[in-house]
Amino acid sequence: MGYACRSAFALGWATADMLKIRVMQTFTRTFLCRAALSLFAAHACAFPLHAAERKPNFLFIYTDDQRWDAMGAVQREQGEQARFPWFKSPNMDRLAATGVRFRNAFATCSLCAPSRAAFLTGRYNHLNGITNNHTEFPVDSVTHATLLRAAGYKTAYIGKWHMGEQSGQRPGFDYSASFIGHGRYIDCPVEINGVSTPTKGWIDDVSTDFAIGWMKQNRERPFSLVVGFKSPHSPRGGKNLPERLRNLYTGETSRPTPNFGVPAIFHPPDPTAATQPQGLAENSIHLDYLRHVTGADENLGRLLDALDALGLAEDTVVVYTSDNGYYLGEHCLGDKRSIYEESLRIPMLVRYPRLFGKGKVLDEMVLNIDLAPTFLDLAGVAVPREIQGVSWKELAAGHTPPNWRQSFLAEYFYEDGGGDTPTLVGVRSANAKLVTYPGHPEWTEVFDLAVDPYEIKNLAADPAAKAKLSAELDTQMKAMNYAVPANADKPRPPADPTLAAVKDQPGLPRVLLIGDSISMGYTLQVRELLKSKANLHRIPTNGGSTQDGLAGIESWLGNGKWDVIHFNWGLHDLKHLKAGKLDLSGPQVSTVDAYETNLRALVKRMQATGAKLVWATTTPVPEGADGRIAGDELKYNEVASRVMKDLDVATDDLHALCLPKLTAWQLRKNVHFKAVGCAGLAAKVAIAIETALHPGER
Ligand SMILES: [Ca+2]
Repeated sequence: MGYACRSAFALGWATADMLKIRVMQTFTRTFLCRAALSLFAAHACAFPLHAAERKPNFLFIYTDDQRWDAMGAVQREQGEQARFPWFKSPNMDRLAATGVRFRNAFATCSLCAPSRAAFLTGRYNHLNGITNNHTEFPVDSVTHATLLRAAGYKTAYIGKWHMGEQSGQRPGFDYSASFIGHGRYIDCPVEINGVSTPTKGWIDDVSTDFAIGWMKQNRERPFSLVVGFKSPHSPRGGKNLPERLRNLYTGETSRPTPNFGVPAIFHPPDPTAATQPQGLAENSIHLDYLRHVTGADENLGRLLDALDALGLAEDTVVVYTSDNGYYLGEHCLGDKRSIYEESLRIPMLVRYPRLFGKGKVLDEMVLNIDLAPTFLDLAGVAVPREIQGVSWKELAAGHTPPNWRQSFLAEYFYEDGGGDTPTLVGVRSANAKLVTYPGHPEWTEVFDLAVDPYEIKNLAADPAAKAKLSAELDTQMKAMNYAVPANADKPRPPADPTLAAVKDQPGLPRVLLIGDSISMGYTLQVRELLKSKANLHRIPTNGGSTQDGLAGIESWLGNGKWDVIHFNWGLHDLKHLKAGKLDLSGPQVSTVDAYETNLRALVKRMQATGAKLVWATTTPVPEGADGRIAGDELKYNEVASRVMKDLDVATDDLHALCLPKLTAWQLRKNVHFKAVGCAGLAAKVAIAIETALHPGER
């Protein structure tokens, strides 16, 4: 039996389970499509591929959170406007010089998992089932991988997948070597075809090793390989980098942009932001960010070298891109999500020596949803009608279709735990943009990108500027069947008054409390004790583990100026979980080493705000507490104490405070505190904050 037959057999379509799974919701015409593909697969069995009919291989490489301009070729092109003129990416440049660079490439939804799902399915997120980072990718989805596999391709997914905490074989791929969620940069366990396997070294180096090994084994038949790098996603810098990159670019300075200090429309104006770079506008953060991009560039180079060495370069379509863009201080923002240019744009380099131009630069707008139809087009596989993207094969081959898109729909859906970016939908044309925020007509934005590329002057009040774009938005929404899907998260006001936002009293310093349920127990009392002395804010959630901290920190810090940040992580790192429940037979959420790495990254990020930091030690774990071992907090506190000493952070020793009073203060076999304990902790925390605000006065 030839490989095409085995492949068709392995598809296992139309099993009873698959028929049940959300077919109607995610892909209404799946049945028709599957039937057609079954026919195709049968045909492929009868006529196995010959060398002369060889179809192209596909090597699709994407980074996580790489801005479109984190590329040497773009920096040089930007001249005086370049933010990092000293940044070099020889391998991206090499790909651009031997292929095509799309200057105007975009993610239709600038967020990790949604964009990844859009690349896979060629469909918008309001239809493909993924509107946030915490939903697993529906395993019955039709993707470029499932369709190419049905057409006789060997398929593999290697590296970062990042759809919820999805585990196991990556759906649609014959082979996968991937990790759960964000994984970690160093010695990350990798699931090889679903089986967890320890690895050594920096994860993007490791993923590249897997990819090269797999290409060697599969060089004889058409293949489609996806490689997902973790870089440059946070946590960045220090031990998250391989040693060879840690000091790269030291001494270099990034340039500011005209939209520093111009807040996103959904954030209140911040009078301090214009004068001082804060947070993601901080130079040291930029250097680490670009060190990680360089790591990705080096591995891109290794993949290109491997193609050369295997004699596959001519026959392989290479695409290099990122899942979304990234703010580095523009519009007082870090992270991504909203659709200002820095976030909406992505890098896009493509190469296929047999067909595409060499060293060409194209200005036509291309999207993440175009990837799947392009691959199918190049492979000679019919593109299902459900796919909303458009193949750029002809464009890259030098024939611009006369009806190429003049505008496109961009969207974002509010995400639980993903900060305060609201649901939005907008349209971008070649030189203008309209953004609407459902329920907030006062936030509508219109930009003339030709004269205002930094999106500083909102023209929403100008009916002439708005009218044409509004009509185009309507057209696009209809064409793309836009509706906020039922599975999108809905903003909920916090039920707990402890978590509710507070308004600042003018003239008082601003203090942020970051912590888990222990801090929730004393927040209101600390606020009362500091009344008329400080504006005490807290994060709008349980701060969880350091991993949760890394995911939430950008939105928690927001764009405001903080004078003091009082923080703790620990009880959620040291807890043991099994199948999501507290259970001592499961592993700890963070090993002591992971805790240290995460904590360092968090402290450095908070220090970049300019706030004074106060670390609260983790309170005692009593004997008999569910899923936690009494005394573990000592190990975690010991590590934390070393981190705070290294990074010169003050300590508020809550552990020492409550140790002699535990029987009276703490609940039995429970990490939480009785009212008397909460009051005792509140008094100590209030004093620590006052001391940080006014050193030497107490
Ligand atoms: Ca991302």
